[in-house]
Amino acid sequence: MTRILFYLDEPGKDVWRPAFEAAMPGVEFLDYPDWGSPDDGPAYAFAWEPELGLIAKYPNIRAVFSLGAGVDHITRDPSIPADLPIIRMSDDGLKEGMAEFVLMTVLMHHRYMPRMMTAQRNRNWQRLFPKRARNVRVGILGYGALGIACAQALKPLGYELAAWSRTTKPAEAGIQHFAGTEQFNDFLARTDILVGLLPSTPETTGLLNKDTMALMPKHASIINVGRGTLVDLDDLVALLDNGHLSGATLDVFAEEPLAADNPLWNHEKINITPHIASITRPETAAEYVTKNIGRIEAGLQPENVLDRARGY
Ligand code: NDP
Ligand code: OXD
Repeated sequence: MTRILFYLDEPGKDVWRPAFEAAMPGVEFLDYPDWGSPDDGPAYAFAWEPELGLIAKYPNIRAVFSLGAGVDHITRDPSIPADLPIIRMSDDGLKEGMAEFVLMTVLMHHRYMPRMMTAQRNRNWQRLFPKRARNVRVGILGYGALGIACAQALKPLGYELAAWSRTTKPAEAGIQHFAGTEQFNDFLARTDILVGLLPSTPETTGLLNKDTMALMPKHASIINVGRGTLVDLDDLVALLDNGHLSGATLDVFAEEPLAADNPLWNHEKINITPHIASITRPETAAEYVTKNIGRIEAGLQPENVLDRARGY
């Protein structure tokens, strides 16, 4: 019988037990703090932001499954054993959700929707005339599981697409690839709407700052759905205020939740969402975890194990 040690400190978490029971008949699904004893036998943790020190207290855990694609909420705990596999979420539901959100927000920026909504509030019949999609250059920072799903969703609309990643990608119709620090500035210089989909690592922290964002074309906009550490928010606000950038959609923040008194909430060129660009969906996630546990138990390498040296 498989034992899942579940940790999620959020309302609505009751949906997870039935999803696991459907995917893994006979599963022992233990919701924290009822994790039993570390002597109870092998188990797998499935967690979002587990309490510091908790995982290390259970040496019977064979692998930690992250409830999200990012694992920074797990690796922030220095007591987690260095050889314990940490597995990133990469189920179809997460990819679909991100593709939907990015498609929606790219269209919003392209079609001046934030300005239209302001105009409506001011009873202002303001007609704005967007470019054709084929003349709008969208750039995706991070071409992993989610970046690829977003590119697939954007392609049929005809946007001029590019992506930037750490390692070089094979040539692909309809998308220009950039890789590594040496091609970062060229990527920025050709990007009208930037979609941030990078994990939080020392290399990605502060990558979008006053110097780099100034390389983007005038009136460019930024959508950040990866991690908040990517963007220096003071620099972003300065570039929005001086008119170099036209708008930003921010779904992720270095400190979450964003404090109620943070002035970003009221900035007229910033749209804020509370880290919901893509939400892990119980059914597809439970199936993904089940499949990966099956691989572990068959002696195979699980999919999407965190590579600790590269940080994602
Ligand atoms: P992947 O690991 O599949 O992809 C990560 C991508 O980032 C890869 O293309 C990788 O390059 C690139 N990358 C990493 N480091 C660098 C670097 N230093 N320079 C250039 N490129 C880099 O991750 P996912 O696509 O599954 O997820 C991406 C992130 O999205 C997650 O880490 C998480 O933080 C965030 N997320 C946010 C959600 C939300 O609701 N807002 C929901 C889910 C995820 P390469 O291809 O060369 O390896
Ligand atoms: C994340 C997620 O990693 O929600 O942000 O999946």
